[in-house]
Amino acid sequence: LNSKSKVIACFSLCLLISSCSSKKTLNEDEAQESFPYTITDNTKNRQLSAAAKRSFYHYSDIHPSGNELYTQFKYTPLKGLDYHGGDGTISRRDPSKVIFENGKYYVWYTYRHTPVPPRGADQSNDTIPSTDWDLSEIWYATSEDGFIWEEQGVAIPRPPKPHAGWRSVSTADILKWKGKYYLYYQGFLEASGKRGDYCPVAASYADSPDGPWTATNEIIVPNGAKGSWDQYAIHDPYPLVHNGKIYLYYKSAFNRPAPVWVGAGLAIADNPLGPFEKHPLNPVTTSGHETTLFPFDKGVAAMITKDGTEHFTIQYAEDWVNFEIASIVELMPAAAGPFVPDAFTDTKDGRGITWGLSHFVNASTDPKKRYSILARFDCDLSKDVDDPAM
Ligand code: AAL
Repeated sequence: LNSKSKVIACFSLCLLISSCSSKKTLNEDEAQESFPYTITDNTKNRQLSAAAKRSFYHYSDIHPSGNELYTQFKYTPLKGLDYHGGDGTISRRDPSKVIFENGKYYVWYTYRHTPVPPRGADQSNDTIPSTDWDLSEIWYATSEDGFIWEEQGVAIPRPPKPHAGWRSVSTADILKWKGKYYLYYQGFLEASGKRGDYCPVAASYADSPDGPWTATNEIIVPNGAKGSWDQYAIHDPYPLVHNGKIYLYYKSAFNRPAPVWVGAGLAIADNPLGPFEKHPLNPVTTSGHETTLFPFDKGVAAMITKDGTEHFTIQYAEDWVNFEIASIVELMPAAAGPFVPDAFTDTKDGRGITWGLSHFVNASTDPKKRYSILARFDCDLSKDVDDPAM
């Protein structure tokens, strides 16, 4: 048993005995009937406010200590990455999930090194970036312990015009499939912010995580048709393997450039380079920002970060499509790229995660100083993860 399990084991056992349905969502009558504490006749017969009613439906799910998908997060600075004195000319952000290969951890991320920090779309040109992820490349770093990282350099440079990504490549994530490696990333064809944060997803593949990477120079996950929820942007591609297929989750922003309404979509393929078929129920989540998911039990869990009505929750979908709120958390990692040992094993018994990398965006009110750093987060969303460093 890990330490959290020990602390809560007794409580969990009681909870298990008193309620064998920790994931069940109750209807109003069932909730009233099964609420195990003091519903006296008086309370039972009185009218309830909307909030009070709601509190019964998920009473066994949202109490932190009885829930494996509840955690707190701890953050640690990384060693080994240089930020040029924090002048905003170097930025690292949007880390991929972390994988363990060749005896070390690997991570890919958006790397911007420009003569000046971002200046907004109006002032951007061939060398001045519009946003923190404009005029960027995908770089990678390796580590033996997850704390000290050695930057290895560029993995995916910007391709020549007119290929997707000529303006910027950013926000990559990794897939290992049948002995080969695939990086999926945002391929910008215009400076972000010109009309919105518009881009499709491109991909490259390699025989080794150290590359060399071959760009397909094709759009792998295209934007949706005009009028569809994901017509403008496919962001944050995040592949996992499930049922012998590639399950690629992504974020889109429904009504950019107006107030942003975000959600995650799912696109499924038999082959890493597609074709990817978008799920008919998309969007499968209606909140969150970047995508962070991991196999858990039979299903998949998702960290739902800063945007939307269900932000700062961890959600669970046993069928990998229909997500329910499992827990409410705080101080969540932004753009988290967790170490997911079973991301590609097609597991039916997902183990969860205990750490990863995330980013922090410089909160300076001076946009000219805008840049981001990578940091490590630790958490306990696991069922005894097989982590080589522990
Ligand atoms: C991030 C991600 C995507 C967006 C931008 C860079 O947090 O959601 O990558 O395009 O912001």
